[in-house]
Amino acid sequence: MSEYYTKLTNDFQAKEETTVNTIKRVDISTLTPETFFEQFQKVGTPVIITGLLKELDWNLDYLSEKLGTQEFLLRFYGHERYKQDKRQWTNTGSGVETQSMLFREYAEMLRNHQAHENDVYLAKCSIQNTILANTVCLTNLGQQLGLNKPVSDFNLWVGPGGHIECLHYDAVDGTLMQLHGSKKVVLFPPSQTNNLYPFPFYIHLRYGMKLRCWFSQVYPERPDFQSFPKLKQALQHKHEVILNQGEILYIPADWWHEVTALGDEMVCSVNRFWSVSPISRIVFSWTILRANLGTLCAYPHTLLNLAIALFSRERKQKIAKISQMF
Ligand SMILES: O=C(O)CCC(=O)C(=O)O
Repeated sequence: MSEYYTKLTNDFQAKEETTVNTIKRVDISTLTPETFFEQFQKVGTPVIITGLLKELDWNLDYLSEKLGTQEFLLRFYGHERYKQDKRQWTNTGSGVETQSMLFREYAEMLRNHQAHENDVYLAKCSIQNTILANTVCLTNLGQQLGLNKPVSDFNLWVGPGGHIECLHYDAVDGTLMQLHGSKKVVLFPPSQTNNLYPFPFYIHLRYGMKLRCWFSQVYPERPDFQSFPKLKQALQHKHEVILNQGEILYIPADWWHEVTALGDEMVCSVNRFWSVSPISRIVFSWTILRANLGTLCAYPHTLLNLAIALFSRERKQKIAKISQMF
């Protein structure tokens, strides 16, 4: 396994094959809902919005004070995961091993670096029932950008520096708000879907929602051109950006993104998903269709797991875990 990692790390050729495009930064004071729609949302173009979250710093002490006694579902990715050939994975994203924990227990793991060693991530956890749900800068976001149809709560992402949320896309628009530390985000447009070798949609027949067809089998930073030759084409369309504290990245539906927490300390973001407007942007999208086909193929597994959960003693926890997988 680690041979695969070393081979890719030594593949210097990758650097020569890559064209890096950047993403525009726009200050919120120069945007109205109308200009945001015309320039970015209507055409599905990512953008970084600055100036809206200026006063926020959700550092570990602040989060421990506000959320210390609340329970969250943590993902245990394990430190070997990104050294493996992804074709051998049997789970990813919220399909990996999880465990419920009080925030203050997780904070301790971040302080003593156990979270770094085992790559433990608090990912996509709703803050709806917490004191942080009413944070004004966050709740103002939709109104300021004219995003008025949320399809999720605000979700918290807290983890160790070095953690990578590997290359995937979402079928809805997203806003990623950086609240402590910074992240590197690598993006590819939907036109590159086939060149990024997603897991096939029918993989869900075997793995349910544990493995997902909206995840890529390639490492964009450590390309294996022998196994994935079309990746060379995708790299011509690579966009890369450092998302700094206080900035918001608008990620249109269908856009591939890989997110790496920078530095060695805790990194915190919040995201929210929004329905796509205008819907014509995705009506004929193969990227969206294959994600829907994948979810359909996962139904037998999901229904079986729900039935098992209903008859189990830990019914509540099991149902919560299943619902977190969507
Ligand atoms: O911040 C992360 O680790 C991942 C966020 C993400 O994938 C998203 O906002 O869509």
